[in-house]
Amino acid sequence: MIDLYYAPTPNGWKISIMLEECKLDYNVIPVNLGKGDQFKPEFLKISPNNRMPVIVDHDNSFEGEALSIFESGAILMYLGEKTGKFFPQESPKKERVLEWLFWQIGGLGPMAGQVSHFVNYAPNFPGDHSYSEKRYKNEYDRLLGVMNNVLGQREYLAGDYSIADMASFPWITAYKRYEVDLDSFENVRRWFDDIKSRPAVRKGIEVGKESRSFGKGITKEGLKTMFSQDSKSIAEMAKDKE
Ligand SMILES: N[C@@H](CCC(=O)N[C@@H](CS)C(=O)NCC(=O)O)C(=O)O
Repeated sequence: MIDLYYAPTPNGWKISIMLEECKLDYNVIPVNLGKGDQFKPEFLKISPNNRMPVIVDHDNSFEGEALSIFESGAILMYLGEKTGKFFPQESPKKERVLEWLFWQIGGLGPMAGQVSHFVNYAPNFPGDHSYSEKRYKNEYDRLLGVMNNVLGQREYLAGDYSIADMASFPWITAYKRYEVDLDSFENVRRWFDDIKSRPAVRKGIEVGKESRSFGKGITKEGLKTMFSQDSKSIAEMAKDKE
């Protein structure tokens, strides 16, 4: 059995979608980010970067404990290798998937995450955020252009449907909030509609739906919890852990 430490956000969906696609049994453990569950000592033991998603696979172990994995890309690769699904192991198909998985983890995800921050949360903080918001929106737009080009040549990012698509899809779902005209990226639109219609994807993004907030319901305390951490506060937490 797999425990999934999860909040209903794009990074969480990557894993709920993959677990559904692979028809694996899993147990959802909610991580309330606004309340600071990600900073609790027991969570930091399995996720030292204080971020979800994380999985714990009780059918595998490391140093005498059930195997835990943080970072969505590492989790997707692990589940792909464990099940033999959506992550081919033979070259060069494997490298094609890795290229697009790492493109998502290092590019699309962080850029879309910053767009989300400026759209959903920055208005709660004083100051002029216009340059930063524009910078991230431009970069997100560029990445959509890159995706559109590759999806003009093949059906899915790496050829066949794979963990690279499951990693990227969640970061397109909020395109309306990010003021993107998806129809102007016709290949991305075709790919997006195709993936959205998959039953496992629909099931995956329903997980924990009731606690989704898009930043709106977040309290002042929640904003402080999520956006005022720095190396000093992290060091304090590490001390509390000792
Ligand atoms: N690189 C990480 C990013 C994970 C991430 O940023 N998760 C966010 C939610 S989408 C989180 O846990 N945030 C908690 C916080 O900011 O305190 C991954 O791909 O797993």
